[in-house]
Amino acid sequence: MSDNNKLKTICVIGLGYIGLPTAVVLASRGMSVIGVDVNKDVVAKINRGEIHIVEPDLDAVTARVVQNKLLCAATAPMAADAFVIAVPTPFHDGKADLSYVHAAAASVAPMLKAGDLVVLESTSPPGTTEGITAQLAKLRPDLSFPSVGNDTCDIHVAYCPERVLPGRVLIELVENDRVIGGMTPQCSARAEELYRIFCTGSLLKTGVRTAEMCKLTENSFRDINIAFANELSVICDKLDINVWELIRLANHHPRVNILQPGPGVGGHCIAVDPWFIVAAAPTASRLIRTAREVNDDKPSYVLEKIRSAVAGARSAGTQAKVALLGLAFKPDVDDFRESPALRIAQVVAGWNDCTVLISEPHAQTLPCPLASYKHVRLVSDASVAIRDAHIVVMLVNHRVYNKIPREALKDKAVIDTRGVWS
Ligand code: SAJ
Repeated sequence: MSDNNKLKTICVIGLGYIGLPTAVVLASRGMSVIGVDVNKDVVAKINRGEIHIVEPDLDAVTARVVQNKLLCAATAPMAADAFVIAVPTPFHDGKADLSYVHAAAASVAPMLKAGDLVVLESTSPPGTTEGITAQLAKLRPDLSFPSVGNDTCDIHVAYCPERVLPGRVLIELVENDRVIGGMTPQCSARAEELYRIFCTGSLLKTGVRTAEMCKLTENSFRDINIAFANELSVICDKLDINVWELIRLANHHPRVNILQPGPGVGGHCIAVDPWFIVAAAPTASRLIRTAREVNDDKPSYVLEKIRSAVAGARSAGTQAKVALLGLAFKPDVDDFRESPALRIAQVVAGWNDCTVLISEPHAQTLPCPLASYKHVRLVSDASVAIRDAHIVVMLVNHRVYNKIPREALKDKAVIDTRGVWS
C-alpha cells in the first residue's frame, strides 16, 4: 500500500458512549481525529478537554488528546480519509428509527473523495449498510460505490459493530475481537486497516448482513440467558429455593453458564436490540420475543413484592419508609436509559401510603418525574436511607453498596433483587 493511501484523518460522527471513546482511542494512537456531534454543548465540552459521560479513565485520555491537538470536536463533518458513524438507532413503535444514521450519511456525502472509507457502527437491522450505500451513491453520482460482485469502487463501505461493555470501554475497545462486514471483500480489507490502528483482538471479516445480524444475535443471546435466570428466580421464590445458590451450583457444570437474575433488563442495547430481530422476522423469532417479555415483566414482579411489604407495614400500624438502592440500569454506571430500577422507583413514588428514600451514587439530583414528589427524597448516604427505612430494596448492586454491613439490615424487610445479601 502506498503511503498516500494510508488512513491519517478520521472523522467520527456521534460523540456518545461509543463514538467518543472510539475517537479518543484513535487520537491516542496518533491519528488526527475530528469528532462530530449535533449537540453544541457536547462539542464545546470536548474541545475544553472534558467529557459528558462517565467512563473510567476516559476523562484523562480525552484531556491529553485534545491538548495534543489530535482530537477536535465540531458540529459538522470535515474532509477525512475515513468516516465512522456511531449515532443512535432508537426503536419506536415496532421499528428501528434510522433517521440519525441517514442524517449522518447525508452530512458525510459532500466530504467524500475517491479512496475514502465509510464505516457504520450503530446497531442496525440487516440491510441498513446497503441502504446508506445506496443513499451515498445517489448523493454523489460523481463517485462509484460498492455493490455485491463489484469490488472496484471509489468509496469503501463496511459495517463494524462495537461490542464494548460500559464501564470497561477503553479496555474492550482495544482488546475485543471485532466483526467487520464489508460491502465487498475490498471494503472489509480497507476497514480492517482502520481497526488495526487500535485493536489488538482478532478482526473477523464477513459479509455486511452477517455483521449486522451478529451484533443483534450477541445481545439477544444475553437477553435470553438473563430471561432464563429471571424466570428461574420467580420459580425459586415459589419453591422456596435460593436462586443465587442454585445458579452458582449449576454453573459448576462445565457446559452451563447461567447469568444473574435482577429487577429486569435495562440499557439501550440488551433491552432493545432483540426487538430489531423480532421486527425483521416476526413469526420466526418466538423465543427472542418471549425472552424480551419475560425480562420486561420482571419489574412488575418486584413491585408486587414491595407492594406487599408496604401493605404488611400498614396492617402493623406503620406508614412504611421504603429505601430504594440504585436507579441506574446496571452497577457502577451513570446511565438511566431503560433502567428497570428507575421504572420501579417511578411506580413506588406514585403510591401515597409510603415515604421513599432513594440512594443513587451517580445522581446529584433526582431525575424527573421523581423530583416532583414531596414524599420522595434522594439520600446521598445509603446507610442513612437504610437506617431510616422499614423496607430496603436492593435494585442496583453498585460497588459502594458492598460496604453496607449486614447488621444494618437487622429488623428491616429486605427485597434483594440482585442477590447481594442472599
Ligand atoms: N443483567 C442482568 N443479569 C446479568 C447481566 C446483566 O440482569 O447477569 C442486566 C443488567 O443489570 C442491565 C442489562 O442486563 O440492566 C444489560 O447489561 P449488560 O451488562 O448485560 O449489557 P450492556 O447493555 O451494558 O452491554 C451489552 C453488551 N453485550 C453483551 O454482553 C452481549 C456489550 O458487549 C455490548 O457492546 C452492548 O450491550 C451494546 O452496546 O450493544
